[in-house]
Amino acid sequence: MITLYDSILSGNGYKARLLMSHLGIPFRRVSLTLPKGESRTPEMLKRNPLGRVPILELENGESLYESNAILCYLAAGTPFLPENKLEHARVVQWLLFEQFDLVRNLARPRLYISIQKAKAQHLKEIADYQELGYKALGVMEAHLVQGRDWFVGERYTIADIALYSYTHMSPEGEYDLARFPAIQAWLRRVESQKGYIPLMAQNRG
Ligand SMILES: N[C@@H](CCC(=O)N[C@@H](CS)C(=O)NCC(=O)O)C(=O)O
Repeated sequence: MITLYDSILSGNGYKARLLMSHLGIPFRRVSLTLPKGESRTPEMLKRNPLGRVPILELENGESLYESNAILCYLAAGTPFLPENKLEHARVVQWLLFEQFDLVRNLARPRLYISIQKAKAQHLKEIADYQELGYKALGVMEAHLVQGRDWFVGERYTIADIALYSYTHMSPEGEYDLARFPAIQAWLRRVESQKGYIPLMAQNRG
């Protein structure tokens, strides 16, 4: 059985768990306590030299890190990763957008405000992240508002899963999603898909 090393509040780990739930893939989950440095022990650094989760450990002992690489691995050969050359590249395009333009700007305000309860100490950084985060959300809204149900083609793919994770929890970083009606409708579409699980769902293993 494959093993997923993640952490209870990690939106990056959640992406992998959400996809495995949709695909019905059984897995063992090892949830690490990140503030205690559990992702940076010598044993874990052998699995990911960057000391971060999620990490997928395959049955042959090989480790794969970077949440979007894990999504690509798990989705290969399924409808979640289109075979069509252009659609496949468009999925990669949104996975890169998610990493460069979205995650940090949405995740950091959430970390400071809702996880560390340290808003007062980070007011300037939060405002700077939110300025960039709102720009990225604007790009997503503009894409969806053109009558699109999903980010790529006519179906739910790992582009949607990657973008969904931190977008749906962005209100924990005091983002106002009321400004983005098309994003809100898309979030509800993701949540209505078969096999959907919320962030805090109890997983197998
Ligand atoms: N680009 C990476 C980011 C992974 C990441 O930042 N993981 C966080 C949890 S969401 C982590 O492990 N932090 C612990 C640390 O940096 O010590 C991915 O998408 O997997």
